Amino acid sequence: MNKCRGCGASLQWENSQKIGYIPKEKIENGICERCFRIVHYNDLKTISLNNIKNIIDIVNEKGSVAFFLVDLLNIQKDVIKTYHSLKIPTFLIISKCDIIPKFISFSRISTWLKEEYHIQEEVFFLSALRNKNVKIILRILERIGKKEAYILGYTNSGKSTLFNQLLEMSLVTTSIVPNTTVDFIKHIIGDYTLIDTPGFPYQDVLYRSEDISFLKKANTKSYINPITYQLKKGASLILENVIRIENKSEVCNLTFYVSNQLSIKKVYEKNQNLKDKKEYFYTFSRNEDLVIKGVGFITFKTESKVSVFLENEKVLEKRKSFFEG
Ligand SMILES: Nc1nc2c(ncn2[C@@H]2O[C@H](COP(=O)(O)OP(=O)(O)OP(=O)(O)O)[C@@H](O)[C@H]2O)c(=O)[nH]1
Ligand SMILES: [Mg+2]
Repeated sequence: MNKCRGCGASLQWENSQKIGYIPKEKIENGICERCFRIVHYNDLKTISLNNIKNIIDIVNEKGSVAFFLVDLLNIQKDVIKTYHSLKIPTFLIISKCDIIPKFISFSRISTWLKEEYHIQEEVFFLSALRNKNVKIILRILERIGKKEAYILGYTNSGKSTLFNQLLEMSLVTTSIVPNTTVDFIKHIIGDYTLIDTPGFPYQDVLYRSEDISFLKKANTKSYINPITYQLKKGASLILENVIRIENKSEVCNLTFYVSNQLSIKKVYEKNQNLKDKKEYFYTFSRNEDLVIKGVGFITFKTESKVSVFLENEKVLEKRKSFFEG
């Protein structure tokens, strides 16, 4: 059975509701209906995958080298744990480096990854969208004398976009919805064989994966302009109407590192929006982050006590910021 060149699904014409569907007369096109619709009509639908947990096992068993992509906004414990679960030599790549604010040096990020997430190995940076440093993958393979590698990462980390850039054509389907790639796809690039893989699914994120409008806003295509706020006691910030952060200390200075397309509103006590959600108390030292999984993080610039109102606390994680404490 042929595979879809866009997403790797086995092509089939029996069931239009299942992955890999293509009308029988179009089978020669080699691209499934879902990919065709994403590419030509930007028709984005979220699908869920259940074979994902095998990826690590397959790669550990069959692979000799892997590259693991993650962008700055999605660095968090679960992601790094997955990276550490790879038993073959794996290179950590910070993808989408075009979104990193210019004043944050890559070396500062590397040092912080070493201290906060125990990444001992050298870390590499690239932007597939802006075609920056994408050939690093081939240079590393040349340096270590390997010919084949898996490209891994959580969904939306930019794996397939990297393939299109290395292939110098738009062959593979890319999109802002999770699970665009559904199976392994092998590509020959010069002397090397690189394998695109389905992204690992996030367990807990702030958005619902069907919320296309949220995904569009959160997946920024441009550089993040961090926004700093000063909150007096009792004042709150509301992000996209899903999370509210209320200051309980005298004063709180905090900087948002999230896509600038997401809305952040400052409100005061008489606005009760989101106060019906669960309330979680957090205390921050200077230069600690609150990670909001799926969207980015907030750096607290002052010692602060805050209440966070949201649906599910699992989307939150506290850590040391990459600014020196
Ligand atoms: N700003 C920025 N966006 C990027 C970059 N690379 C990819 N993207 C965007 O990120 C989104 C996801 O990209 P994909 O290449 O489909 O990600 P993936 O890792 O293959 O995702 P799955 O197939 O779901 O695992 C798309 O909207 C891309 O345009 C990059 O270097 N910079
Ligand atoms: Mg993909």
